[in-house]
Amino acid sequence: MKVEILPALTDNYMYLLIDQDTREAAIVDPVQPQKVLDAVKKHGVKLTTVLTTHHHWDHAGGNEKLVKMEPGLRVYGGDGRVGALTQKVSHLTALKVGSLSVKCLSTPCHTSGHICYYVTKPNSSEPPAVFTGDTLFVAGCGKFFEGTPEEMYKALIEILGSLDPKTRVYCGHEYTINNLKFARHVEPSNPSIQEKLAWAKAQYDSGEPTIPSTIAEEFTYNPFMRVREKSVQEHAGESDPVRAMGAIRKEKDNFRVPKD
Ligand SMILES: N[C@@H](CCC(=O)N[C@@H](CS)C(=O)NCC(=O)O)C(=O)O
Ligand SMILES: [Zn+2]
Repeated sequence: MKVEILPALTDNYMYLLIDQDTREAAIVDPVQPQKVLDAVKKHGVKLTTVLTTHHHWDHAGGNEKLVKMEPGLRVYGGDGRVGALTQKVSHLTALKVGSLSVKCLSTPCHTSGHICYYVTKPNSSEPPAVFTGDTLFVAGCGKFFEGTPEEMYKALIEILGSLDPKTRVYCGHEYTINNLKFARHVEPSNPSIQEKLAWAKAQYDSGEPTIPSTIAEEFTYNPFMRVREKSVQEHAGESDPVRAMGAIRKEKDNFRVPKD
């Protein structure tokens, strides 16, 4: 499989997922349809599928326009509020993009109908990919607009955390530097955070994305994936991981990001 990263709006990402065997493609969160069609043309692939992570306009707001420009697309999502939806999915719904297998993972919390899409290539050693929208970001997670700390714990630790550790993580926004500055505030002596922050600043300076990470890496620096660690629980003043999740999310909602 090939994943082309398509930056959109100010800090969103769309992703063109290509099955190289069949030249069939899917687009994740096509908020800027013309940009999508330009990439489809450049790669000479057949776009058949839209994978929508959640209904917010900066993710689903291009669906209606894209299906007008490209009739016949299958539009997947987990929420009736997703524009131009043709197939409503739920937890563990399976679908195909060419020869690629896609498994839908229900991860409510940022929104109640949020879906992550886990992609594998059968009978191959290629690492899987997961499109996490605004559930899991590199070194962070989405705000809890329609959910609870229990739900985010389940999403990050039990569902995404049990995927193949080599899985590439493709998230909905470029928030990595700000997230790592908060991570550093939570765990000032975690060297993985310092290293990733230095790398992320270098990427930013050369105009490159910080996407993808991996599930294994997230467990080393993402405070929301580390709520079972003593260091995070001590910072949160909570010895229960779900309560620690709630406490650090509340703290990040009010965090003033330092300049460096
Ligand atoms: N622009 C701000 C945040 C804007 C915002 O609230 N974004 C939503 C997703 S559209 C969110 O869940 N952010 C996660 C967070 O702020 O930790 C940033 O750079 O962090
Ligand atoms: Zn968003």
